[in-house]
Amino acid sequence: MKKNIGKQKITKEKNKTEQHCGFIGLIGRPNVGKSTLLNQLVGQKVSITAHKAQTTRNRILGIRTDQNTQIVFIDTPGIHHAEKLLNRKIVAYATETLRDTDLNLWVVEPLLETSLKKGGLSVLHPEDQQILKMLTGKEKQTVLVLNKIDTILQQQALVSIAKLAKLGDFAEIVPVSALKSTNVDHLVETLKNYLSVHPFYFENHQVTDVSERFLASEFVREELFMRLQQEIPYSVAVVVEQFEEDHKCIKIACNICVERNSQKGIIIGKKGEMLKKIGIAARKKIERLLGNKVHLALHVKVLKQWSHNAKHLRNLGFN
Ligand SMILES: Nc1nc2c(ncn2[C@@H]2O[C@H](COP(=O)(O)OP(=O)(O)OP(=O)(O)O)[C@@H](O)[C@H]2O)c(=O)[nH]1
Ligand SMILES: [Mg+2]
Repeated sequence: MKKNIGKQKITKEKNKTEQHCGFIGLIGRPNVGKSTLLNQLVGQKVSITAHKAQTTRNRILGIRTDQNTQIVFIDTPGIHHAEKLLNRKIVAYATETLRDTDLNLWVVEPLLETSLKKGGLSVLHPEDQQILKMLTGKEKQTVLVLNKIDTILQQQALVSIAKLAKLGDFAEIVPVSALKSTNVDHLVETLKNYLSVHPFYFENHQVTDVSERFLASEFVREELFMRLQQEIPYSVAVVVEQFEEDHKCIKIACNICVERNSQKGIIIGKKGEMLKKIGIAARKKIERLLGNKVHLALHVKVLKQWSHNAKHLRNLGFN
């Protein structure tokens, strides 16, 4: 009898210390809130967000470690019909991610009111229909996340969930508001059931795998995305040319690459006002990230048709 009690204790201790991990992809069409959700899931801004579509251009890891569990979330660019070479590359980052993960979160927005009267696949946006096709037939499980529930009534959320549930064999359907952080903790607890026993892939304190240098360039791009109109946000790339720390501050210099001279003029603005505003706002964000005083210098450079050019794209890190 004594022996058995001893055995039980050992098993319990082992379960407590056994580590559980998993790679979980955030997949969805542009602007549904994947990056906002990633930032909430890891409790820190590691991926930039904007009200415009196609903000994210890379695969961005966000790591959440709680006691004996570690979830590695992978934020991806929104899947859309892509014509430009840049867009074809970023969509490929998203579709390739589907293969590398243990589980995928398909993030969708609430169904439009006009769609609530429809049935079947037609309730979905065409881009979501394409994503659903990619997700079905795979051995991997999909958790459907209905985001932005703060924008609809509970009844509408229930009808959306009922319609979406009929479209596939989802492991779970979880409604959340990434913006208001509603139900995000419940989502995390649900996802913990899908992890496997494996030693942690990353250090306990690590929140992302992207460098401070990359995040600095992204914070500048976020300001460009928020402040510029029409095609300009889609014609900019930001490259860090200098990132040096001295005893007083961190000196960062970035090139903002645009495709045409006219775009350069708009970004600089009258008497340099626009570039100055972008620089001040981005510097504040970078200072918060680095916990240090930052000197940020921005230069605008024309790189003709970079988003269509394979060599320029390679040089800008889109491999
Ligand atoms: N009301 C509301 N807005 C949200 C919510 N989540 C995200 N948003 C907003 O939706 C917009 C797009 O958010 P992102 O996180 O950049 O979307 P994304 O899916 O990463 O977009 P891409 O990177 O372009 O694919 C931003 O303006 C967010 O503030 C939410 O739960 N509720
Ligand atoms: Mg994004």
